[in-house]
Amino acid sequence: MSSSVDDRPDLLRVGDVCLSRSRLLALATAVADDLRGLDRVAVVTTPTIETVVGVVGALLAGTAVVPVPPDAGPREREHILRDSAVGALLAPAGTAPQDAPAADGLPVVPVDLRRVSATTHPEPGPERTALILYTSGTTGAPKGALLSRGAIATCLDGLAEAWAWTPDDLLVHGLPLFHVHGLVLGVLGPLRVGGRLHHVGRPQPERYAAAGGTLYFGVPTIWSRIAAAPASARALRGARLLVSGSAALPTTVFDDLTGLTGHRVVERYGMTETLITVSARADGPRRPGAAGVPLPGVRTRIVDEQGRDLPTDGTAMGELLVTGPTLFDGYLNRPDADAASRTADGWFRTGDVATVGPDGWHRIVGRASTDLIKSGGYRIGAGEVEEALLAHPAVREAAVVGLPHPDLGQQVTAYVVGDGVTGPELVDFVARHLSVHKRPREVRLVDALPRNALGKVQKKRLVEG
Ligand code: MLC
Ligand code: AMP
Repeated sequence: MSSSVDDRPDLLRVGDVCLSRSRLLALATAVADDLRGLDRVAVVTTPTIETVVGVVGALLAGTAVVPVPPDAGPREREHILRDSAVGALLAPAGTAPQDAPAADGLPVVPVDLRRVSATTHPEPGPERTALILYTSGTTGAPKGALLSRGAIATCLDGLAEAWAWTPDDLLVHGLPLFHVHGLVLGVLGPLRVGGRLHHVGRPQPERYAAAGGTLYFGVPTIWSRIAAAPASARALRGARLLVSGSAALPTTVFDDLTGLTGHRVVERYGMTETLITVSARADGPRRPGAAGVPLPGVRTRIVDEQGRDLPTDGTAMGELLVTGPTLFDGYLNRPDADAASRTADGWFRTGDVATVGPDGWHRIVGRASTDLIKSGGYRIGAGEVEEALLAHPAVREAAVVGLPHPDLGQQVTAYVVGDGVTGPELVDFVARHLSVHKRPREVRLVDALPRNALGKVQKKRLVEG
């Protein structure tokens, strides 16, 4: 990278705060000095420059980062902090204890934008854990997925190649910083490539429009809102690449965006546990309703319920299995879940149902389980929301499903048997105990849940109405 590129004062912009690369390095090194020797640290991931400095500081020190959603309620936060056994919490300097709600008695390491250091920290090996990302399963509390530095670097290099992502790019997005999309692709991506980043805080269409980026990231809900705001959409005509991921992009949104922006959106597919595995390419075709071809080093298969390979003829549908250098190293403290997530020969079971064409193009057609919901691009486990509802004294039974929703893809919907409690009370109850995005958008109070002869709730009947 040329020094003129290095010196750009706005290499990194989060909200209204800008940093150059050298300033980021100096600030992050001061954080790394404080963290040296610490195995894991939690970061409350508000969309601020302090979060980025804190994460980069931990990576320099070789300390694994455990992102905590900024709106996580006590139930979710306590689980993440206890399960990950972090040794400290990174918080912006000057945060009063009562304003660092995730501290919970942990030592707080300040991220101070006035403190710099020039210490040289030895580069940790590629096998070291960089991030522990908490992600929902079908039941129980979220599991911590261990992501190595090597997996992240390989994924980002593959994406840079596929999307022709260079130091000349200005990436714009407003994604949350506690998941793969916003944090790995959206923050570590531009830092690895050497390109600029502008995080706009909230992903509102007018903010995307005003940012003048070359490369834009969004989940389908964001793209659908942009397509519904034609003036903002037209402002993206000057961009180089629009990229969608984290859930299926509806073909209507793809077509509307093509008309308004002149761009055929690049779709890509991934998971917390595998990072990004399949994508359309900058120099190749983009197909509505299809996620693309495997990224460098990634291999995929589709299998039937007995685990037998299915033909890649574009019509046979089966569970997608993936393997390759971008896979995670397992779930923290969960050997049972680890074993269940892989085949005997080491392929990761995505739980997604897909077709693969003779040309290698993948279509993700749905999920094998109704208990994993994708709403606004967030993965939400039905079991975790049900447990939160059942913790309410007036709730006797609860079943949570994802119903089709025009804006969110799926809407978290709870069927509840309760005693004198209202739907809005229960929505607020869940929003207070878990992250706000896990709250049901609708609660249907019913006299009984449909059950089969063995007493198991028949969720398919709830989904089909
Ligand atoms: C409403 N609100 C409440 C509330 N009702 N708050 C508390 N209690 C209640 N009962 C408030 C919220 O606080 C918030 O306020 C506002 O309502 C909006 O809430 P929301 O649910 O966040 O907004 P929504 O419009 O639904 O969000 C849409 C969205 C969001 C697209 C912006 O879903 C989003 O950011 N999605 C990205 C998910 C993502 O990054 N996934 C990647 C996973 S990685 P306020 O004031 O804050 O607005 C992955 C791998 C891969 O999947 O392939 O990428
Ligand atoms: P998460 O663990 O939050 O990373 O969510 C991963 C899940 O998001 C996958 O298992 C898919 O169900 C879904 N997903 C991600 N990208 C796409 C895509 N392009 N099309 C369809 N589903 C997607």
